[in-house]
Amino acid sequence: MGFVPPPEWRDPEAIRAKQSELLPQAVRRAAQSPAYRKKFADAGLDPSSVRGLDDLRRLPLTTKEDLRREMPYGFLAVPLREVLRMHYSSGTTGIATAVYHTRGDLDRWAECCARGMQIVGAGPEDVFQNMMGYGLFTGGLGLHYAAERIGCMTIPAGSGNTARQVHLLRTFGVTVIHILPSYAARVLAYCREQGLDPAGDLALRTAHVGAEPHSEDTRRRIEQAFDIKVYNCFGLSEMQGPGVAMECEAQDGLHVWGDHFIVEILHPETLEPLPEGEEGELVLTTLTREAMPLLRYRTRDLTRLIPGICPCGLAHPRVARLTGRTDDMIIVKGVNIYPLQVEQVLMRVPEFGSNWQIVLETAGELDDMIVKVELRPGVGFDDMRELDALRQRVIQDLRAELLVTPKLQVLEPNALPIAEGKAQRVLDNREQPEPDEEAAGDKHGSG
Ligand code: DLL
Repeated sequence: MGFVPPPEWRDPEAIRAKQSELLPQAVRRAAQSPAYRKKFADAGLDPSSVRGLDDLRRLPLTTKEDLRREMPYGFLAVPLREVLRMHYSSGTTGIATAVYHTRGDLDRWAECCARGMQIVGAGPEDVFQNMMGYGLFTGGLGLHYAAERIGCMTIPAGSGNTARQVHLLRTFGVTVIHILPSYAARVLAYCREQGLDPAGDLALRTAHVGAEPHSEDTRRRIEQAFDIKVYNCFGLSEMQGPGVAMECEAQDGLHVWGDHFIVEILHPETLEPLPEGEEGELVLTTLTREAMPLLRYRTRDLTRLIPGICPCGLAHPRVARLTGRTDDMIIVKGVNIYPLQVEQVLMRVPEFGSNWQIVLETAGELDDMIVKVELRPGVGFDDMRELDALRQRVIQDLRAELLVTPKLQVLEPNALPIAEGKAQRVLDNREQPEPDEEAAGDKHGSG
């Protein structure tokens, strides 16, 4: 018998009522931390005056800067003896911040991830290989405990060592994996190099992918090559880690678990709430976290709320595939560009593999944008004119999408570096003043 979601998950009113009931408790718990006591005092807010969802907008916003300023323990809302674990969210340029978990927090985190696995059919019959980094990064441990909770035989493979990963996949008949989308491309390339058929030689059925931006075309590529279903999984260390929002069978947006988180989409500059369907900054409130509750946390991630009830019947609010981060945006020749726009164009080209990079250089007074992409293994050109025609076509598509004309370098397979964790898509070598702390942000390092 498969997983049957409880009836209240199908009722938007029941979810809103639950949020209204939990928010005042979350605010009172937050008020136990020195950081929120100060924030509430600054905002002139009496925490006991928060009665329900209608009071949400009276709460102050919380930013990554707040977390940094209050390191290490300013946002801790329980005595240290109640804390069982911490994770550390790395930044390539910013200062990392710590997130704390009580036993209850760890339990609910596992529950959130387990739901996402169960709604797409995972259970005790499955063999689950977790190919995300274990350690300070939340990707590994997050789904690990979820998979054990629902009875999967769990292989804590961790990240890297592709030969061993593929050996494990084959030997143990792995059916479900958790993997970075950029690493899935690497595993695929390795299978092909070894003469393996990624669809026929593996028992895989499902992949949960997340932790970095990726396009719909990237999803479809992984699905087709392995002959599996790929489900998007979103999360961030500050909220818990993976499992804040997960996709169902419909693959039409990610369900944010409404009994644990409140979603808002705000205009990134005016911070005004945006109507359903309009893209803006994702702002999240934790409803059940104990060690480090966060209220109206500005994630810097860009997405929109999807209106209406999902075809799967679940009423947990849905957000669309993330399109980037406010601090991901690069400005080239005065034009705003999100790296995912480049990926969208490149992944539509069947001759290209899945590894790519943007390199930015200073050329005199101007910026140079060089897009590097690898050829798919096995793809060759008899005539250099064919390759040149392909390059010209892709440059035109990039120009149409980005409104600037990049240079395009088409490289041999495996020519680009492979990241240990999340892929680093942009190398900015331009001469520029030191970025200020706010703009430096917390990029996608994995651990
Ligand atoms: O990446 C947690 C995670 C692990 C999520 C495994 C999913 C799977 P952080 O290292 O704190 O936590 O990075 C969080 O990564 O704010 C997004 O910018 C980005 N991100 C996470 N999931 C997705 C996704 C983990 N599915 C930051 N699509 C977030 C796009 C994602 N970006």
